[in-house]
Amino acid sequence: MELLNDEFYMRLALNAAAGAAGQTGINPMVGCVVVNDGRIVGIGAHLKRGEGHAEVHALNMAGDNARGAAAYVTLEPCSHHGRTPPCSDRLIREGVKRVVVAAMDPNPAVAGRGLEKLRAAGIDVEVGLLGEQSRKLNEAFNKYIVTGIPFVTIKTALTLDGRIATKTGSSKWITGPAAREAVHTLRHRHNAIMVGVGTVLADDPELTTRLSVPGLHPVRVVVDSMLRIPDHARVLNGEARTIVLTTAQAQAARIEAVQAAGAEVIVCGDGPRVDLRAALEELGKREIGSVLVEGGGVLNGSLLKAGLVDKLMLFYAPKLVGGAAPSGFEFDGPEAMSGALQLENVTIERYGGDWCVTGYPAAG
Ligand code: AOF
Ligand code: ZN
Repeated sequence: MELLNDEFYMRLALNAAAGAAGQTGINPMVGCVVVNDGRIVGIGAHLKRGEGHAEVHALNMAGDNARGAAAYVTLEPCSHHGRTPPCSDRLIREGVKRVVVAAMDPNPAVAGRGLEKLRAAGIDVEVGLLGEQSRKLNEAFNKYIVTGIPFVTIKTALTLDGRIATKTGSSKWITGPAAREAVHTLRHRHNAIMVGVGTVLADDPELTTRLSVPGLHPVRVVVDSMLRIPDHARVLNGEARTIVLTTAQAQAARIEAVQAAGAEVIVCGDGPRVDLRAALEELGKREIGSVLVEGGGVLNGSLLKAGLVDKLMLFYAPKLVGGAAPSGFEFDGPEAMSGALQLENVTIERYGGDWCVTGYPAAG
């Protein structure tokens, strides 16, 4: 039985926040619970960028009951006039007497000023309760809001010997239905999904979100140095927005053809390969704060080699294919094992008969 205490209310606020994963765009997920004299009087979450912040929804629900209440908020209440007025001012105006905050807002426009305002108004403020959970929930926001570069997660299905297809290129399916359902959930929760043109040529994926309930489609991004993408590729089917990243070496006629097929074409660098760092900056400028990379091995390898990957989610099926089968990570590896790319904070989850290993590349 979970005990009724500060942690209980903060967990409720975190759950409310997490429910909106994927629908807040570049904004964080935030939840708020207002409690007055032993009773929950308001509960809210930030549901959509440009619309009410979590505190506003919860305070609207609480009405007069907010006076003298405690508010549990998963992120420092904002202090700035963004698309909506500052939440800290609203908490003060409503007469809330205690505010418990899980994590600080790293947004340079806020970064402690929200708490200062609350304290200056004489509100009892506590920070840090379930802070780690709140920061984890907003790991993409936390990077993007300070760097302008999207948070990059590589997702791939692999055999236990690290292959993404057999020696003939057969890849359907490596993992089972539960893992594939998890992947569609991940698509819903990211602003963009990225693949190399090799994957488009080999599998002609649609890259939309298909679940047992409707989900949101991420922006589809194809990395294609020479614009080899066919005009009739399914990623150009108009079901979702598509961006094709290419180089100055692509032919003007191909650029026009891909634009005519409905995609935005961005030229990133004049070398033989797309400048991936510049590409991520361009995506960031277009308000893409999180990217799910779905292969293949060449794109995965290039991103890893360039140090541009924040997180890996590796879905392993208990299968071996051996032979000259393609690896999930095509890059010139180290000579000594001590030079291997090390993952940190590794966790494992089970999906049907498969496992998802999640980890974060160690710095350096
Ligand atoms: C809060 N509560 O529920 C959220 C906050 O311009 P806007 O209105 O879209 O504001 C976005 C910024 O506000 C965002 O970058 C982050 O700093 C903060 N988000 N703050 O007090 C909320 N979603
Ligand atoms: Zn706010």
